Order: sequence, then C-alpha cells, then structure tokens
Amino acid sequence: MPDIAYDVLTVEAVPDYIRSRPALAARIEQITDVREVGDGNLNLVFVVSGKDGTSAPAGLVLKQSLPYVRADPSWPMAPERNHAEARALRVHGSLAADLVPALYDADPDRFVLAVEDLSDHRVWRAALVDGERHDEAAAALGRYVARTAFGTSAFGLASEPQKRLLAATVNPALCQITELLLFTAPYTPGAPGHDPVARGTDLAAAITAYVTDPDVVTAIGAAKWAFMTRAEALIHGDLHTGSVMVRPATAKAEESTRAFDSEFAFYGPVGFDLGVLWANLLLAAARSAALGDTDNLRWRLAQPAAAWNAFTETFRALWPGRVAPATFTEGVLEGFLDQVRRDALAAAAAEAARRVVGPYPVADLETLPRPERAQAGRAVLAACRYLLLDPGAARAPVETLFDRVGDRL
Ligand code: SR1
Ligand code: MG
Repeated sequence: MPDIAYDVLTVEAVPDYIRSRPALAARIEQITDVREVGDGNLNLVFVVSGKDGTSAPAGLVLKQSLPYVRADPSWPMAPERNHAEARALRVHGSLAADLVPALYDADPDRFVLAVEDLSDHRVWRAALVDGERHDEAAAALGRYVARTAFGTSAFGLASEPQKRLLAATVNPALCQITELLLFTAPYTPGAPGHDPVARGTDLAAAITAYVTDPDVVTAIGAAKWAFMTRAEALIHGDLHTGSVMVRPATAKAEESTRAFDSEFAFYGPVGFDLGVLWANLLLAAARSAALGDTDNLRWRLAQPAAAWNAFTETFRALWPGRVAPATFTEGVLEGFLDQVRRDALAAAAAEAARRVVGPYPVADLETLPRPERAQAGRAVLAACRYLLLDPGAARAPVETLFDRVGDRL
C-alpha cells in the first residue's frame, strides 16, 4: 500500500475526528455507531449515527479521499478530488438544495468532507437491480441538471463570476479518468483496460467488432473532443445510477432523489450528465429485457424521456432570468438545447459501451446469469451503435429514440 502523508480515518478514529471539528461536534454529541460503507471505486465512506444535544437522533456521513484508487491501489489518484466534490456540493447546493446532500464540513488538510446522512435512501442502481420503481427520480435528475447547468453557465451567471467559477473548478485528474475509461482505452489496442476477452469469450466477437468499427471510433473521438473542450457549465461529471440516492414516498415524507458523489464535477458539456444517466437507464433496461421482465423494461425505457422533458421544461422556465437577453435570443436557446441533446446521445453511447467493454462493469449486467449477461452485453452494443451512428437517432424525439433502443434489447 502506498505511504499516505495524512491521517487516514478508521472506524475507531472517527469519534475523535468528529470531536476535533466544531461544525460536526455541534451536530452529533453522542456517537452510538460508526460503519465504513464505501462500496464505490475511489474513497472511504463512514456513516456515523448518534444523538444531538437534545438527545434527538442525529447522523452524518464522512467521505475521505485516498491518494490512490480504492479499487486499484496501484493507480495513484490525487486526493484533491475531495476538494472538487466540496466545491461542487457548495455550488450545486446553492442552486438545487433539495436534490443534493447538504454539506456540513470540508477538511482540506485530511481530504474529508461531511454530508447529510441519507440512510433512509438507497442507491438507485441497487434499487433498479431489485426491480424497484422510483417514479419521480428521472424527472428530479432532469431538474437537477437544468438548475445546476443554467445557474453556472454564461446564461445564468455574469461573465466575470462565471469565468472565476470555471477557473476555480478545473479538475484535471478526474477528467483524465473519464477521458481514459469512456473515450480512449476501449478503442485503443494495448491500453490498460483494453481487453475484449475479459468479459468472456461469448462477448469478445461483439466487443471487437464494436471497438474496431472506424465509424464508431470517429464518433467516440468527436464525443471525447466535446467532453474535453465544451466548458458549458459546472456539471456533475459522473451521473450514473450509482451516484443517485432514492427514497420512496412514505406517510410522513415525499419521494426524494439526490445526486451525490460529485467529485468528477468540472466545466463540461451539459449533455454529458444527461447522456451518462440515459446510458445507465439503458443498462437497467437491458437487464429487464434479458430477464424477460417486460413491465420494467417499458418503464425503464420511458425514464430517459422523463429526465429530458424535466430538463428542458426547467431550463426553459429559467431562461427569462438569463443575463444579456438581447443577444441570448430564443434561437440561441433552441440551438443550445439541440446541442445538449446531441452531446447526450454520444455520451450515452460512450458510457453504456464502456460498462460492457471496460474494467468498471455494473451490477445491472454483472448479476445476470452467464448466457443472459452476454446477450445483454451484445444488445447494449447494438443500442450504442444506433445512438452514435443512426441518422434517425440524431433527429428522433427522446421518447421515440428509446423505443428504437428497446427494439435492439
Ligand atoms: C477509477 S474510477 C472508475 C469509475 O468509477 C467512478 O464512479 C467513475 O464512473 C469512474 O469511471
Ligand atoms: Mg462515484
């Protein structure tokens, strides 16, 4: 294990750590339970439960970045990603407080941030794997993307603060992960993670055909260029269903959806967030198709349009508040939304394909029995080819687009 130049938290060390941070000590006076629950690829995550000063239940979550990838300690990774996440949570929290976890504290020296405990929620991907339906989640995420995109773009912010925010949120290390895993390694023989037989010989031929198709490679290269250069807004940067917490409605509370884990946030193309979300809904749909679960398949194929419609409605509702309305005309809005849609299509294909081809697969497919898994992988690649290359896909309304995707699953 590499040497670490700062103290790494353990379950035993968490109570003293909380006592050392005034913003946290004020929230939780008596700690009754600490659990390490990190199951992502990168960080340590602790859920802390106890009581506040009035003996009412209290809880919070600590997230600490390590100087390497947790899932692969041989891969060094700057812990400053924790600062990127704190910055994004502050900004996104100011624009969409009901759709992200509240930020309680950020410790820049030990790369720890503290956020609201969402233990009454669960990760959306796990809920999807279990066949649950959260009817408001996709629309909530569409609103989240719209509010954070508008509010950090040059439409919603004056020129100088917008440029200052852009400069303060560059996130090179995490952008490089995405450039490598989504847009480069799958299409580069010899690159780390380029291994067409890693997922079994029954998928290898379909993978090789896809990643060596010159039209696919060119379309992915264009999407990579957009990802690297189109600095439209402070986007989440990794909005897959494992970065979303959901809670069903109860007698006491409404359904809730929160986008978390925004350490990949940077100024990028707004369509990237929507495309990554669409891709993971497509993977969930491929699971339903492989299991012959037609009800869930239909529901899952309808979710990308629910996200898109909420995104466009919310963005249009914010549009009258834009800066410089004389030059940011209705035509500019329509052109922007069309660009977002096209970026989303390509990002969806890049994200869905890398989950079939590359080294970070998803439970939606991995927990299927073997023959169904290979079948679902082939179907996802056929859908990606449609999204990337079919001229009809570029024009179709999002509802129709995902009906056609469904024809391929
Ligand atoms: C090394 S990080 C691998 C993946 O996990 C994150 O959630 C991102 O999706 C990244 O691509
Ligand atoms: Mg993550």
